[in-house]
Amino acid sequence: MTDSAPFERTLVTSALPYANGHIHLGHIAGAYLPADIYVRYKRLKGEKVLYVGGSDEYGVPITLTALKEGVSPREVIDRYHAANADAFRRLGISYDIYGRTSWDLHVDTTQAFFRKLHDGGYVHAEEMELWYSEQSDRYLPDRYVKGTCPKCGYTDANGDECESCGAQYAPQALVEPRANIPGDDSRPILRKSRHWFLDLPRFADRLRAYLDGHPEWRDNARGIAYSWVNDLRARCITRDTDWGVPIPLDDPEAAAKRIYVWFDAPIGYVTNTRQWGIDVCGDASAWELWWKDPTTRMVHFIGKDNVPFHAVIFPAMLMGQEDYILADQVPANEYLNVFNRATGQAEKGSKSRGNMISVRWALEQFPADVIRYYLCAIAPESKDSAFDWDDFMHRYNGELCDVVGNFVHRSLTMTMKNFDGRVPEAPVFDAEDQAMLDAIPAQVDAVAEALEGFRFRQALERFIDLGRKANVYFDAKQPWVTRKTDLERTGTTLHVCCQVVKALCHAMIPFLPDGASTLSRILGVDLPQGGPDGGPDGWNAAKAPLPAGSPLGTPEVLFPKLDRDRIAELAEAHLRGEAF
Ligand code: B3M
Ligand code: ZN
Repeated sequence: MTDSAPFERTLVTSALPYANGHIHLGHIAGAYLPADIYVRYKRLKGEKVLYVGGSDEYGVPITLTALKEGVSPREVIDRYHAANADAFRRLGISYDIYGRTSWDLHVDTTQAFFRKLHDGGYVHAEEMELWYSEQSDRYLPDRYVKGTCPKCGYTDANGDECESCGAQYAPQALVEPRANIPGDDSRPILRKSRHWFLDLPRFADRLRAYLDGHPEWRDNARGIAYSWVNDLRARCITRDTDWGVPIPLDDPEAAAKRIYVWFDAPIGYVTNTRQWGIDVCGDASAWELWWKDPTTRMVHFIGKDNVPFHAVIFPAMLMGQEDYILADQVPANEYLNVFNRATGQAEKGSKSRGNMISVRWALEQFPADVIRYYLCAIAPESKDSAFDWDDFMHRYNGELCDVVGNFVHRSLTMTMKNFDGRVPEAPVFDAEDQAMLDAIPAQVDAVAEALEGFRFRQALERFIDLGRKANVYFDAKQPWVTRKTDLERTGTTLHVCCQVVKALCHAMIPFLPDGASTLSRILGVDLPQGGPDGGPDGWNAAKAPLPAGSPLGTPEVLFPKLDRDRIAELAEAHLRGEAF
């Protein structure tokens, strides 16, 4: 952020997952959980924040899935849009809107973007040679053609990029091409087709200045973005398909083609903000404040593979519109791999290996907070990490249950039993009491500092640390012993503990919303909901005392322990490929 432009509101986006399959834990750890934690924190602080997401419903991923399943693309997107929206909701990913790129409104937004770039001279047509299947009588865009990578020799490379080595190349460069359509693996021919290109090199200086202005971005995003900006080429933004947004040009050749999915997908963020304004504010122009006012801070949460689109291409598209803001942060996570206990190795999550864990399956096994805790604890922020069942059980049981859950439980049950369910009086604090009380604001601020810096793992560690300090205090004060000898001392100890419990309740909200809502009910504290209009600061309210005499509800176990045998069964099921 630049000091000259203090921001007044935050627009947060998470990548739009393709509606061609169930979302899995790798997606969540990459682009969704960190965004949700950030947004919940901002809402609690009373800042104005809008969180926009949705399904990506056009392009080859959708039509290929439809072909493989023998159904229409519409059927594919309807099914997976509903399933994924539901999975996000149950995991507590708290979008203000979860939209769809198949909405009519999206045609309008996308075409307006295209037209503006075209009118500005940033889009030009070019004849190119593309693979064409004579057997199926159609062009073979993107993954419709497979072959051998010209760089590394991988034999299952896509038409224009290699999944194995990451190389991108012109379609003609593909070696030994073959059609990749159910029932057609014929050898394609090269045929001419006219397409439209976004003239990225014309944005080079502005893009470089933009990146230079953000030295605070993580190394991965900066590295990838600079390498693109140093080698910009015009990019084809249309495809030979009928599944996509029509090209808004009065040109007979354009009629049979559609806008490329990676052009329209990020514009989906704009469309969904527009729809939110219409639905929630009843105001068709409400979105403009979020996209055009320089006091809005935009943050894109994505996985690393989406960096070029969010840090280079979309910014160029926005620059071409002239009156849009650009993202101020692009937190990009690395990959969440899967630890295979049979081989003792971490491996990439992949459909063909059958080793991915879907969100819907995980939610059949565990409460949302359990999944959220572990995925945040191992978030692949600066390097890849791996989902590992043993680690999962040990971290959740050993940290969240034993440290935070246990402290909250023993503090509240002792208060309940010995002080009639009310926060006890505390006439005098000794040095240890005071040190514990002083640790509360210090620790809450430390959590906030990490959250503001997009270091969610560290924020969670600092939250657990408050619980650790509290257990040390509790054990030193031994209220279960003093209870028999000095009730006033015991009351003071538990008074201090109740203050920590309250702080933990507030600080837990971004990470563990269900636990926080149960605990806030027990404590009788109101947690402000916040939202796009902002509200009171419920984050720093963590530091305000819970007065002596405040009544407490019946304590409950917030975070039940995971059972070793059950985890072993689930790990076996996972190994058999049943976790999807
Ligand atoms: N659907 C790719 C992906 O799911 C793409 C993201 C679009 S974000 C605008 O990783
Ligand atoms: Zn390759």
